[in-house]
Amino acid sequence: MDRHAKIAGIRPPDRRLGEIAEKVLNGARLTTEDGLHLLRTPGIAFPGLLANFMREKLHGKATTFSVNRHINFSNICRNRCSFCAFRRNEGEPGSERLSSRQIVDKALEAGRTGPAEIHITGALDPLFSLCDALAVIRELKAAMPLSTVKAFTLVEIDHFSKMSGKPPEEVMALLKEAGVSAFPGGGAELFGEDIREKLCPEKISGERWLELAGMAHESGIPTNATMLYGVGETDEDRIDHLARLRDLQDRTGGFMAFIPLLFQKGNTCFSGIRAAGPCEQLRVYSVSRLILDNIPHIKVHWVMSGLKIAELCQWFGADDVEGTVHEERIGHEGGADTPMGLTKDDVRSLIERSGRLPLERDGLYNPVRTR
Ligand code: V47
Repeated sequence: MDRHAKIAGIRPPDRRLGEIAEKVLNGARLTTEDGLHLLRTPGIAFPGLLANFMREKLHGKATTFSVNRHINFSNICRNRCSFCAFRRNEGEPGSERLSSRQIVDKALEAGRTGPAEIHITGALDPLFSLCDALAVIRELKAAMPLSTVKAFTLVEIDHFSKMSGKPPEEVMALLKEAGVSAFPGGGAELFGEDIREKLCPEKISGERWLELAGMAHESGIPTNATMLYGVGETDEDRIDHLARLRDLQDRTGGFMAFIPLLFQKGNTCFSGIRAAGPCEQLRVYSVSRLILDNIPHIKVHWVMSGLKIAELCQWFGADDVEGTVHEERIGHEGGADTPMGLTKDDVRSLIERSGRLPLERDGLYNPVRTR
């Protein structure tokens, strides 16, 4: 073997990739320049092999999933993000704000004991207050004490804080006391200031999102993190986003999963944009796995990625597949052509078809044996 690391007997396509491979095989951290090089490598096989090495070192052959229910409590939003096809103005056709009874009824559609994980996000709705949020969570926990509730993005937490006049730490503590176990990863979008200005000028800044994530972690509430991609960002924007997450995770350890979200351009002002193709998607999963060496799970949100990529990316870094979902609005308003939901058997077979071992989990990544 020459100076370049060989992986599975395969010679790296270039010297730089050889050095990157040596780092990955030795468990050393990749630099942001390494990440950029990987994103710009024309082939996907070698970065994929490295990502799979790391994925199997962490999780073996298993891919986790949950029986879950996505619920959007409102689409009436004071922000007007250019990528969002989901938002409405108050009173506009299609605008909807659910009552707490409707939210509980939706969660119960998954069965008498509810889903293992209830995922709730909505919008910055001026008429959905912190009190409403707390009432909903208490009702859900009373009806489904065994379900893990992952509710409200950090952007929504900031909104509740501003509306109630309470500091975010207090909002988080109240939600935790009511029964929230984790915060979903939405609202992260892309942290870079220039791209964020184009995508969501009214939204909290990337730095504020990270600050709130840090507060959540310090309060003992784990969170996820997402990245919206395929929306006109540069490779530098992607790597900058990953690096900022990795830095925070070094300090707090509170991120459970990272979820790349492929942009769905329907009903947005980005209709002319070139969609990220399958190779680019697999490259994003691989590089995310390799750069985020301190975030345990890379999740594929099959609603956005499509079912084929959800199957493939389990060999390109992903070890967790979004669950049964039941009803999805955000991607579908943007034209996603995936099903609204999958059965538990569908999700299991998506994992098995990939050659992986399905393992059911709850909303905090604890194994679920029988329910
Ligand atoms: O922040 C909005 C994205 C996010 C579009 O934490 C879009 O487990 C693609 O956060 N095309 C909200 N993406 C959804 C979210 C989420 C989803 C699944 C699992 C988890 C988790 C979190 O959806 C937003 C935004 O980045 N989004 N519009 C669109 N047209």
